[in-house]
Amino acid sequence: MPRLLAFLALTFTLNLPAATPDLVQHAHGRDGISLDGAWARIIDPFENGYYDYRWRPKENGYFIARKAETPADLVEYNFDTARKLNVPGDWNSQEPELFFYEGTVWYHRTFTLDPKPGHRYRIHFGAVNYQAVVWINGREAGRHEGGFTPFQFDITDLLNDGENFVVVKADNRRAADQVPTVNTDWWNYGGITRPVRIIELPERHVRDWFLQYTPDGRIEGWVTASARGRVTLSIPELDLGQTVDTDADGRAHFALDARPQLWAPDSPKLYDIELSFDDDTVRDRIGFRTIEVAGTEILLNGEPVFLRGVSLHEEAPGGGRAWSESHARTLLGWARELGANFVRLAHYPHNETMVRMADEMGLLVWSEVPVYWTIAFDDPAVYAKAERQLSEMITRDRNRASVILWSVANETPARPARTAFLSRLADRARELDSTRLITAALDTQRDVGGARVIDDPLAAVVDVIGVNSYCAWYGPERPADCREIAWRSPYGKPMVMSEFGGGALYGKHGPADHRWTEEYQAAVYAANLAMIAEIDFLRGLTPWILMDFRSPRRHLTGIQDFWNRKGLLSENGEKKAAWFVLRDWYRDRAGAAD
Ligand code: GCB
Repeated sequence: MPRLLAFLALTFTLNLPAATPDLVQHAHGRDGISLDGAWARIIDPFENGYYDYRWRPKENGYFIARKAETPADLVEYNFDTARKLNVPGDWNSQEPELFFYEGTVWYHRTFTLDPKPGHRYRIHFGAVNYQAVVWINGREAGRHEGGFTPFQFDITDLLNDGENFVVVKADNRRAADQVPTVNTDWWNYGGITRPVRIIELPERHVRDWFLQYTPDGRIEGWVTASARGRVTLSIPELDLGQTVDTDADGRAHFALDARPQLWAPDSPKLYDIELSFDDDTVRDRIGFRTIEVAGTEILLNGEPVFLRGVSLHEEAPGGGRAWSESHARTLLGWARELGANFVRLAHYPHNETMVRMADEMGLLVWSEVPVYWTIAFDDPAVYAKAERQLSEMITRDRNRASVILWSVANETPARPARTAFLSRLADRARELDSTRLITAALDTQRDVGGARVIDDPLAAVVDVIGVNSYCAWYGPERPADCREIAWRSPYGKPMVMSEFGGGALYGKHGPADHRWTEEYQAAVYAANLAMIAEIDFLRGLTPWILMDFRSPRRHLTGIQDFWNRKGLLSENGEKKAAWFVLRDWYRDRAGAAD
């Protein structure tokens, strides 16, 4: 039996942040029904299902899923006879004619549900890229913008007894005022790319929680419930528990003295936790660890750690968005095989399964929002979109021990508007989660008297400086030149070399100074590794990238064919020569400060 203590803790380092997204935590750990499977789809590039010929929104758009009742009726669409798409799954890799498609696709499916009195029902989407409008039984449930984060709508009042239908309008058109903006180096996979679920909650339920281990040896956190009442936390394996009273807004804090076995890459210990509030009981598995910076060191559980990492996109072997447990196991398994203890999940929040799998497998995680390159930093509406995605990412993943770094941006131009935007975003990240480190990948360096100096006002804002630098690939240098470059930083902070690398077509061999050969890529790796080994404030690296990935910017016929070839693995998981260079380097590093 857990020891149940009811007391008011006096000091809290974890404050409950204001205005968090409307998300019930751990949707996949709740009662409910899955809506994964085949959905009917209508491709609608002109948005005929939404607008009339005067471009006014239709009252009876495709969301009412009308059916012709007599042969005389004119209805120019029919979900019953439409082709199907698998959900979850991007549309681009499911039908050849959708490969390059950017626009609206309507999704439709039916489901059976008998709502129980005194319960709430929420529809949960892991992600829809990029805009989603959701209707239940012809009535709008809500809309969401942002392609990589979860959202939920309360649909209790829209449900029928028995037969129901849901329609989703998914639109992945790019626009200058989006996050990311029109220009990216990855495929704009559209559609319902992650699982969909209807969750069932008792009227009085637990909504959200945040539990962390603090450097002074306590498990601290907070819980929110739907109302005033009493919440009990228990961690049976530690024989620990606490009962707290929530306030009128349903909020309460926890603080327990605890000596758990700490989570670390070589001992990824997770504990079952349970939270109950009246008739609602929810369970999660949480690891406890600390992460801090001390000077130029990164401390995991109080000890210096060196981050042997690799960057990856959320792309499945062979192409297409990754979403499943088996995708996560394959991708993270390769990272492990490489000798990594760290992954950079670039350039947007990956699916929840990836992060939970990283918890299980013992991989530290850098998680990022798609504030990429030149988004519209001067536009307050764009800031709001970025902040929303950041909040949704942190809300979903803040109980994952694997996540140590929230990244607010990648390769953004060092202009005042951008620095103000990203400083504000970093402040918000700290307000939402004061326990993790903030980073950003910077490409702003300058050469001063033979040294390469990190020079960016954002470096003063972050806790860990990410540096992207493509010595011997994009720059004028040859591999031998990289070894001569000495890095300097005026900031006195840890640095992670968040990108370096070069492209090679798997199986293409030739002289080491010929582009696209495995030999050239291996030489780029050897030279960059020699260079970065000399950086005394370097605390990790995430070379670009684990596996070749789809990119609309890569046109070289016979070599690229719409693949970015900087993978250590081909898109089918075949190992290139550079893989072994990095694997051997990691073998040598393992054990050194880790
Ligand atoms: C970068 C970007 C990354 C690209 C990569 C490349 O600097 O951060 O998104 O894919 O370079 O391959 O050029």
